[in-house]
Amino acid sequence: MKALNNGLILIVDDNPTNLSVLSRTLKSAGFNIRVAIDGESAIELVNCEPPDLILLDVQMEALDGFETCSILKANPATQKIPIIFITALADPQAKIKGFAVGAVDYITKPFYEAEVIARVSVHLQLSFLTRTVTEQAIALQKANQELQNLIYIDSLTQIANRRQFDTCIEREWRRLAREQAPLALILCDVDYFKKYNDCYGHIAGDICLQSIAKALMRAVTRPADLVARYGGEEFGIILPNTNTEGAIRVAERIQAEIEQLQILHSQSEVSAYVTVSLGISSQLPHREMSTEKSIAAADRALYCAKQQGRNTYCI
Ligand code: GH3
Ligand code: MG
Ligand code: MG
Ligand code: MG
Repeated sequence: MKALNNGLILIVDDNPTNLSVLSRTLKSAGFNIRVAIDGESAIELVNCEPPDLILLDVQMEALDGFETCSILKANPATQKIPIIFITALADPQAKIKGFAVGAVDYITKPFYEAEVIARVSVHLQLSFLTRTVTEQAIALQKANQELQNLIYIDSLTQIANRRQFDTCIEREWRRLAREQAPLALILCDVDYFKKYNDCYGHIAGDICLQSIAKALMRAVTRPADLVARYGGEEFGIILPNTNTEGAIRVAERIQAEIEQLQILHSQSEVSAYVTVSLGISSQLPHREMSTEKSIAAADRALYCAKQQGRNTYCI
């Protein structure tokens, strides 16, 4: 943590006497000082060595203090640096303009040295606290996101896990019951996957599941659709506002995506490559009926696809 009393202050003033008095004053209070005699060189200095605070004169040749302040406030890299105007312009309109262009404070000349030190110290402290709070908020947000990932994302495939599937289907079921719109469900199970593991090893099996998860993600199109790892080598796809015809189209896209993977499976009894069987159900949700009925219907359809020889879908 940076000690506040040796913060870096940039003093900008076109009057050399003002510069030296302010420099001496702030140096004696323990601050590190940089100086600039006009707006252009101040901006250059700020860009190569960002100070913790800027004391800025208003009346200067070429770029005046208000313009210099506006430029620094328009740049995301420099906009958070607190700026205090220090000027002979004492009328209320000038003060109001100073705050309007983004200053945190306004000191009029002639100034009291102790007051300048007091104001600089307060604003450095405030800016430091703001930065700390912002950093903590960002860290908290990141930790929260990581926690959400742990709770709702499957670590092997990086898609939704069973918990997210359960949460999503309950929420969509209630929503679509109010909307009186259908909800479709596809259960997808890898064919002869035990044999795949036995033949190619468990690590190859894991990689195969990762490829299948990506293929399933490519097969769904709507933002509200959810692809989840439902169990070991079984995936569940929730398709809100989708009727049976719509779900069949998704199932056919799934089959096409899996076929394109061309993952060799010498032990499969239906193909030279890895295939999946799919069970489809589409229902009009109503509050008296539970989601379990819908899942059971998709499960029965999946069993039917297996019975029919695998690498197919049933409704
Ligand atoms: P079917 O065509 O009838 O679905 O046959 P199957 O062999 O796929 O079905 P079964 O349920 O007998 O076997 C599923 C296999 O999936 C067994 C298990 O070892 C494997 N499996 C489940 N989860 C994972 C995993 O995370 N990684 C790997 N590599 N294999 C897994
Ligand atoms: Mg001046
Ligand atoms: Mg299975
Ligand atoms: Mg299987």
